[in-house]
Amino acid sequence: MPLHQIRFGDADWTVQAENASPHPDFGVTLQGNSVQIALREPPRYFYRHGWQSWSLTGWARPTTLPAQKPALLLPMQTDPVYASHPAPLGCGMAAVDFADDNVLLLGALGLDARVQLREGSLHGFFEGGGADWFAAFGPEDKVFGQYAELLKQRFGSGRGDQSPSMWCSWYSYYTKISEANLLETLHGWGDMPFEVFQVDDGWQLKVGDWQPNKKFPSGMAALAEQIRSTGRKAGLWLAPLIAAKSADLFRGRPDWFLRDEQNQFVSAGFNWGEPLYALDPTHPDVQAWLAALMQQVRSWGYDYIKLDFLYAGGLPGKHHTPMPREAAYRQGLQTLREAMGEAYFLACGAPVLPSLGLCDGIRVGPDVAGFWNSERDSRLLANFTTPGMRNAIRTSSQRLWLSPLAHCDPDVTYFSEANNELTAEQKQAMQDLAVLCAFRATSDLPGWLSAAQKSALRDFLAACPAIRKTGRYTYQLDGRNVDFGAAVELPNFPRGLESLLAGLVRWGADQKWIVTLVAKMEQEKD
Ligand code: 9PG
Repeated sequence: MPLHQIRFGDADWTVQAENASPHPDFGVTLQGNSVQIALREPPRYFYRHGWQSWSLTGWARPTTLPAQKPALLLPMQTDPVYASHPAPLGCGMAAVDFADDNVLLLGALGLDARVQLREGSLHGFFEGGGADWFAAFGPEDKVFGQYAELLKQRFGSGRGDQSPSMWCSWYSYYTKISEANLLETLHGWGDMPFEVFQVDDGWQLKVGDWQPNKKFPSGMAALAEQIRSTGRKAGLWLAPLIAAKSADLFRGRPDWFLRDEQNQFVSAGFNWGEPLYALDPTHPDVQAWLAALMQQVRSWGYDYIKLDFLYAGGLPGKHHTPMPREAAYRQGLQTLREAMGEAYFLACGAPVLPSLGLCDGIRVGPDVAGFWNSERDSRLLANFTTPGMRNAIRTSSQRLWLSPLAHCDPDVTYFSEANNELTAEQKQAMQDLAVLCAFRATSDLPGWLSAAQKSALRDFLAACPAIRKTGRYTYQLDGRNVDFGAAVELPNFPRGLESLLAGLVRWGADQKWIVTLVAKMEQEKD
């Protein structure tokens, strides 16, 4: 592979690539299936870009960065192929920074790429075919901004003109939604200025069988009509690329599901008390089924569509039409996008870079929760993808550079005092982040809020402050300082325990059993 000397800042850097040429605006473009930039000194921090919405993203010291957590990550939380990769690794892109505050970024202008920090180099490689890269060195915002601009040229920007504000049913009712309690909530909000009333998980027969269950006796079209009669858009959640083991779809169409080289079904994780499997988005019958599903949802009257657990479309396996896995994912997403027409499309649990240009909004972090942090998940298991306000703010606040490409959804904000354990500062941090993202949502119920809290919610929905970025984790909103530093920091975790857990998993122990063991150890410690 040819070596090139590239001038970055006031020094020459050695780059290995087929080709390297200066970009007319800033930085360089590189060509090669595998490219490397030798670092002139050890970096201070590494920017890890997680694979999908929920995966850990952000700056961390390369030495303390949990090597993407071996033992207990499920396919639903990060890219399973690199779950125990020994080096710090970013999906699609990564960056490092140095003592002089300058940042070096290496990012793919294509799908199926990974960037790792290895032996003093940033090393980018494509899993399948692919050759185009961007690299730049300089101030962080300029470097990330230019990469976002080139991604936009490559993938397009799918974002609608205006990001929505909404009520979402998940973080209050969870799966216990019904036609009756949703209508009560809808009318309970009066003229609260939500543009979207979004029905989340809990309306369907099964994950995979997208017909209303018996809690929705009037059907989904009647509910949409009620929502629209209040002047709002109706929103609906679906997870079209997975099916639960017991779903009719999985039992009736096993040939539509992704299998591995041993002909076993590829696991898409475990949720709702059952194993999940992944549809093969390259199968023509699957594509026709996905298109028909989106048309059905649109014909029911839903104009805002939250598609979740989308990572399943990017899992490795033997595809009906062989192609790299993120290309397969993008084919599925393209089918969904075209079939849903003008609806607002929020991608969730979605491989982030492979979704660009095809969705209006994208969830950029793990789920929030009514608590700050789970000590078991973060400290003992070093898992930063599970629900919690701290995990959500950490990852979402470090993905704002994606804003020109899609509306960044940081998840919902809490206003009530009674129904969560969050402090006023923690709630304020989430509100500030949502205002920065211009993506405002809550799941609080009207009956949970005092008059003062309702008026705070109104102010939040209308807020349009002057925004100034003052540092990596700091902003000013109308002159008020906002600092996400407390959420961003990664806690220390016991390395010994990590390898013990990894060993148990290799030995074949059931993951649930290990989680129980760890919980027990934690109780005994208390
Ligand atoms: C509905 C929810 C909500 C939420 C989504 C998604 O086990 N997991 O790793 C896991 C992660 C996220 C998750 C569910 C399970 O939440 O982000 O907003 O729509 O699905 O089930």
